[in-house]
Parts: sequence; structure tokens; C-alpha cells
Amino acid sequence: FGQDATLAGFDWGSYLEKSGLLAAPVSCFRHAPLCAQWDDIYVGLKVEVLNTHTALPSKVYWIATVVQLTGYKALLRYEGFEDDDSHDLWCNIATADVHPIGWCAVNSKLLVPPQVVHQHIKDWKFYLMERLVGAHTLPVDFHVKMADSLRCPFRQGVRVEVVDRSQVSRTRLAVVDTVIGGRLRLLYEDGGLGPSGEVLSDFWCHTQSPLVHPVSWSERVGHSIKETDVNVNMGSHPAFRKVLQNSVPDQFKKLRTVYLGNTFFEEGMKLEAVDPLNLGNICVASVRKVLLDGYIMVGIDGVEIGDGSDWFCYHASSHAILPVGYCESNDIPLTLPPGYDHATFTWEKYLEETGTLAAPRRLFNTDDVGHGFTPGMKLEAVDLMEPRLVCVATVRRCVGRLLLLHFDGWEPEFDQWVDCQSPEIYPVGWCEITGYQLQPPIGPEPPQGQERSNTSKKAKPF
Ligand code: MLZ
Repeated sequence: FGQDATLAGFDWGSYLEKSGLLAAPVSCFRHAPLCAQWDDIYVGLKVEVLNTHTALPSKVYWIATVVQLTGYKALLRYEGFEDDDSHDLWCNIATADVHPIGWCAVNSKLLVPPQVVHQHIKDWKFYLMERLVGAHTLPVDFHVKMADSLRCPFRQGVRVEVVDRSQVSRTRLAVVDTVIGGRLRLLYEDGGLGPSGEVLSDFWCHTQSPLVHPVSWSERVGHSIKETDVNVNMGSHPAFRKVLQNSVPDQFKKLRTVYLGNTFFEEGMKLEAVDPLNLGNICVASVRKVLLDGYIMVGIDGVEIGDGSDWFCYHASSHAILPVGYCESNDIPLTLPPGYDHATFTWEKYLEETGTLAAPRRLFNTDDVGHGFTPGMKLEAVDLMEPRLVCVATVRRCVGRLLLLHFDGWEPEFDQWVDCQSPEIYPVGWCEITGYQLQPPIGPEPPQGQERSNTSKKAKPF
């Protein structure tokens, strides 16, 4: 499975023009390259860009103005075309041959106007002087900052502990195989290799994902970890031939400190939780175990197998656990345990019936963070059920810090709730910058408002 958007002829610029929708601005994505610099990038900036409208054999440049911004992609208009948009071009401002004004002079490059406009403007020098007075341009260190922000503390051969996709209640040792744009391809240490050396079991996640941890994390917080099967030899794979190096806490994102007063989550307390295997559902759930460092194991009421193998670890600061009543007060359909129905279910009755307590509201991290996303905005988002795939997606709802993401062209049952600060969502153009493959929408997207149905079945867990 998996498609390549570029090969499939998908282009963000024309896709957005057709739908009339906007892309979420880069400044919404804290972990994304250039997020902190994005205040300096706006419509009206002037830049020097490769001139593609010339018959000259060598690379020459020309001045252009940013007329539209969607994620990392800018629509540029060459100077001289004025109100004529027929030669506008979309380019990725982070990767394309785009530079601050003055770059050509410093680097001995030629500024040459496109042939078409060349004829009807007589005095270029005067024309440009007029146009450039008081104009703003890219920060000089733009491309340096870009390169800095793509640096990653992980490389092939680093060992980590990561959720076991075959049993989500435990972690498993894995080794970094590939790093693309801060996303890691992890190979389980005893995942096995096929007859021609192919990897049988891998997992993808961002460096800052809550699912990946330094070596010895599980033991430290009391999380269960799969014992590595020493009979499985991965030695013939390049990632394992390197000198393996254990990851350390410094390489990971610091979690927000949690409230550890007199009260904390306790075993048996009820809450609402995003179902880890069905990320579009928020369910009636229970705290099953309290670990150290603010982590808890959560089970989904009424569907647990009973041996704890389907519990899931969430940090107390996670967006995925919510206080009792959260769905009701935010008009989100709560997924009830089998045998209950919406007409008669109330939390009050349920707590009484089960003789349990609701986890106190103050323990949850439901602060509104003022994220800037609004419904309809487009982005590139990981399908967390198949975390190798980064897909064309749309924000469908915003509730507090939660975003409901829709994958364009797919049925709503593939929708997923994610945190607005999730490291697995990216601005439009991110894949192009990092060289990551983008999954295009399935088939042509219908006109706004209608959903095209897709016959594919719901994805398997992970
Ligand atoms: N194997 C899956 C892929 C689903 C990917 C969806 N991404 C939004 C299927 O075809 O069902």
C-alpha cells in the first residue's frame, strides 16, 4: 500500500485552488521547521527566485512577490507582471531556489527579467527602484535556520523502547533504521527478517512521539516490556551492523510536569479516553494501573479482553484522556460500553452502578492552548493506524486542544482525534521539504462539503 503524491500527479497548489480551502499556517505547528521564524514570512514579501521564463543557458534569477501562502508553499508573481496572474508559480519557499533580495548581488548571480515582460517595460532600473523601495524580504539567515531545524538527535543504529504494535500494552526494544524529517523508522530487535533480508516488523513515529522512549524507560516507570527473543538474529540488516547506541532521556521531548499533589489518578477511576486502536472514538474508560512519572494504564470499558494486554499507556498530560462529561459538554458522541445506549446512559448512573469514582477534573490537561487551527484547514497528517503514511488531510473539528482530522477521500470512519501539538501533523509542503512520500487523496476530491465514499475496509490496528 501507499502511493506517491507527486507520481500520482497531486499538486497542493491546484488542489487548494479548486477546493477554495486554506492550509493551516506553518506557525500552528510548533515542531515544524521554521515555525518560530514564520512571523517574518507573509504575503507581499519580495524575493529573488530562479527565472524559468528565459531561453538563457545559465541559471538566472528575477524578483518576485509572494501573493499567497499555503503552508510552506508560496504563490509567486514575477516583478513586471503587475495584475497579470498568468505566469504565477507555486514554489516551496523552504526548498526552492528562493532567496532574500540582495542575494544575487552578493553571490554574483544575474537578475534577468522574463522575456514576456522585458519588452513592455522600458527602464528596468527605474521600475525596480520604484517597486523595491520599502519592500520587505526573507530574513538573510532563512535557509540556515531551515537547515538547523532539520537536524535530528537520532541516527541509524540508535536503540529505543517503543510501543509493540502487536500488543499495545507493552513496549519493545527497537533500532532506528531511517530518519526522515525527524520521523523514525524503527525495527523491532526481534522482529525477524524474511528470506531475502526484508524487515518483517517495523514502526514509524516522530522523534517527539509519546510512543517512543529512551532505553530503560519501561523499567523505570513500571511499564511492561517484551523480552527480546534472542533466537531472532537481525545481524544481516544494516541498521544492526552499526555499533548500537542506547538512546538517553536528553534525546527526547520533556513532558509537561503533572500535578502531583495529594491526589492523583487511582486504579478504578473512570474517565473518557481516545481509543488507541480507533482514534476517531472517545470511549468510557478506566484507570487500570498507575505507573511512575505521571503515566497511567487505561482500559476501554466493556471491551477489555481481561488479561491487560489491551491496556494503553497515557501520560497524565496527554490530550487523549479527558474528564467524565467532556464529550457531552462538547457535543462529541461518546462511545459507550456494549449494552448501553445513548438514550439512557448517564455518567451519574454509570458511576453508581459500577461503584466507581470519576477521576477529578483538575488532573486533566484540557487547557485551551490557542492553537490557530480552524475547521476546513488542510495539512499533511500521519495516519496513526498506519504510521508510515503521511496523508493529505483536513481539520474537521477543533475542541479545546483536540483536532478531529479527516483524510481526504477516505470515509469518516478513518477520522482521528489528535492533539493540536501532535508531532505527527505537518504544514502543507512538509513532505516536499523532507523528501517524505505524501499520500494523495483517493480519487478526485468532491466539491466542498460532500464526501466521496471509499470501499476500503477500516485499517488494522497500527
Ligand atoms: N490498508 C489500508 C490503508 C488505509 C490508509 C488510509 N489512510 C487515510 C486500507 O486500504 O484500508
